[in-house]
This record gives sequence, C-alpha cells and structure tokens, in this order.
Amino acid sequence: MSKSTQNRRQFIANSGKASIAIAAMPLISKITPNVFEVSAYQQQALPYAYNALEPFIDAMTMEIHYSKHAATYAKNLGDACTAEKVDTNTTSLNDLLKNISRYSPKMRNNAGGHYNHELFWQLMKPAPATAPTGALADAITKTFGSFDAFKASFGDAAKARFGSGWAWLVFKKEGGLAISSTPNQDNPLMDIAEVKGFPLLGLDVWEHAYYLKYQNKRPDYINAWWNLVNWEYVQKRYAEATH
Ligand code: MN3
Repeated sequence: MSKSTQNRRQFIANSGKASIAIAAMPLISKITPNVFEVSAYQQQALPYAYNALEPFIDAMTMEIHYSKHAATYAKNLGDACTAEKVDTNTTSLNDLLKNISRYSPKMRNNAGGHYNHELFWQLMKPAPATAPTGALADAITKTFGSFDAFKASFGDAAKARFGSGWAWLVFKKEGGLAISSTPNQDNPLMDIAEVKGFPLLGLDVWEHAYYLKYQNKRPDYINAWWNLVNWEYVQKRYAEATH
C-alpha cells in the first residue's frame, strides 16, 4: 500500500470514528470547557496514556476507571439532565453542582461522579514536581504548619473516609484552605457539602481506583499517589480561586 493510500485509509477510519463519537453524544454543551471549572458535560480525552502513571497506578486500573466507571457517570449524567430538564447549553456543571439539593440522587451521584473524575485525571501527571511553589505553597504552610503536615492530614482524611468517597483540599467559600472528605461522589461545590468551596485537589478513594494493584491497602495507594500530583495544575486552580 502506498503511503498516500495508507494516509487516506487512516483518515477515513478516523473520520468514521469521529462521526460515531459525535452521534453518540446526546448533549453538546455550548459552554466552553474551562480547565478551572471542568464544566463540559461530556467525558474529555484522558490527558495521557493508560500506562503513563505506572508504577503508581497500573494501566488496567486506569483503563477500567476511565473507560468504564467514569464513562458511565458521564452517560448517566446526560440521561439525568434529559429526565430532569436541565439545559446543558445554559446551565454550567458548576451551577448544577451548586444547586444539587434540588435534583434527584441520580443527578447528585452522576454530576458529582463526572466532575470529580474529569478533575481527577487533570490532577495527575507522570513525573510531576514533588511539591507546590509560590502562593499555594505559602498558604499550605500557613494553614497546616508545613507541606509534610498537610500531606499527613490529607492522607488521614483519605484513610478515614469509611467506604467510598473522596478526600479534598478545598478553598473555602469564606476563604482559606481546608481539608475535607465527602461520601460517594459528593464534592465541595455541592450545596449539601459539609465543607463548601472550590476543590483544589481531590483523591478518589473508591476501591475501583486502587483495588487491582493495592487490594485492601488503601494507605499504600495514598502514599504512592503523591508521586503523581500535578502541582502546577493545583496552583492554577488556586490562582483562579483567589484572583
Ligand atoms: Mn473513581
């Protein structure tokens, strides 16, 4: 096969995939996806390969987590928006979460699940800086005493979350940083959250996030996860929250 034929075949194959993907999306939000708000209703492409976070998170866990668990939250969110007449062209995901008490448990679980996972992928990267710098680093030291003390407290929140849920570093509604944890797929943006605010950093402690590699050893997963935190992205979120 000549190179041009090959390219053409590849182009046709890719075009076919793209149109199938578009046809499968019932909700096309006109709201521009914002890296700080994670406001798109559709699942976005994973920003790295499934195996990119090895050895800390294995490729099979990533594949199942992204293509099965997270994809299902996105699909069910679309279904809930249709059923509950949420116009995704005019309602941002952030605003939906801020008023989540007005909606069904299905909406709460899937809007949270979709937002949390879209955020979670962005919060990790291979070989990141090992600690934050600048204003975020200063705020963490001021609030928690030191970066190590912050990590210990955040890890404690993640370990103490009974069953499934998330640990968070939150920029509180009233200002300042706090560590919190939420059950299931709740998050700090929700009006029902115990600690309300803007999530800067979040850790998924559902067993589906770690069981294949770590089994019941959630503390080992938490310790390994610090090797993946994309502090540059967390710093951008902090700058957005405080500007
Ligand atoms: Mn998960």
